Amino acid sequence: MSYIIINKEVAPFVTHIQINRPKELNALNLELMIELKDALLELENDDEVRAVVLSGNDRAFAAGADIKQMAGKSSIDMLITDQFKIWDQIKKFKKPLIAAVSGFALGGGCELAMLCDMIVASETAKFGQPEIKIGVIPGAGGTQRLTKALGKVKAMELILTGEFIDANQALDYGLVNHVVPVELYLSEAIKLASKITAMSPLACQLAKEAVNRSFETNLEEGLHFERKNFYLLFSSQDQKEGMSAFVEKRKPIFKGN
Ligand code: DAK
Repeated sequence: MSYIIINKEVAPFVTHIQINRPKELNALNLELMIELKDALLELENDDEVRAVVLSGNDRAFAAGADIKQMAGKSSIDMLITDQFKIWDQIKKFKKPLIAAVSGFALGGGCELAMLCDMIVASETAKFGQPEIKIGVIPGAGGTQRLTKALGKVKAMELILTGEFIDANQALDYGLVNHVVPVELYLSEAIKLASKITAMSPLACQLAKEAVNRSFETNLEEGLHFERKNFYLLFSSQDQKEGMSAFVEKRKPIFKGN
């Protein structure tokens, strides 16, 4: 049995991965996370894939890590399983990854959405880090990424009370890119992915890397990193194609080389 469904070519160069554990509100057990990590590693090496959309279903993107699987674990069990390695590998995915979120995105589900590069939410989406209610704290980046997205006081309130925010609040706080009716969240995410797949895949990869670097370094270092990536692209055919197409007043055809 598979916990994810992979739909290739939902649009040119776009693959859709659906988390598929509906009875458990897509709770993220270890097996599911390994499948997701393996799928992304494979898609990373597939030239026919330039962007990936990750969704759950209308009721839940994911209601968190699987509490039933975690409940009896000791610190040493957690250390030995080292699930963080899986999350770190997902974080390193080089291609644009867009979360299409409807319903619950809680705990690890919210953290997984925040690990993506962009979030398209349905009007019914609910985001939160309710780990405090079960005696722990966010463990896959929530205290850091939610704080960077929302600022200290809002993140602190959500993390210490475990309360949820709805899609429009998430939009106001800058956590999500777009909010659309529930019938449209997946197609809007695919549409957003399609806009990106029309661009140079190499430029997308280096742009993603540079934006992400801004969270981990100071401005000077970040600008230095950006500049190196900028120079690097002048060795690509896509740069020649993009600039020639502009001069010749035609649409560029990017090949990713
Ligand atoms: N885990 C396991 N099962 C879950 C679940 C979860 N997180 N969320 C829901 N389910 C299951 C319910 O147990 C129920 O199963 P049955 O009882 O029918 O067998 C089924 O899904 C339907 O849920 P409900 O009956 O509760 O549905 P409601 O509509 O009444 O409520 C709810 C929906 C989302 C408000 C509620 O289910 C809920 O509060 N769920 C738990 C939310 C939560 O606390 N999430 C945070 C979990 S802790 C790490 C990485 C990440 C994490 C930790 C470590 N490493 C890398 C090491 C993350 C931790 C977390 O996310």
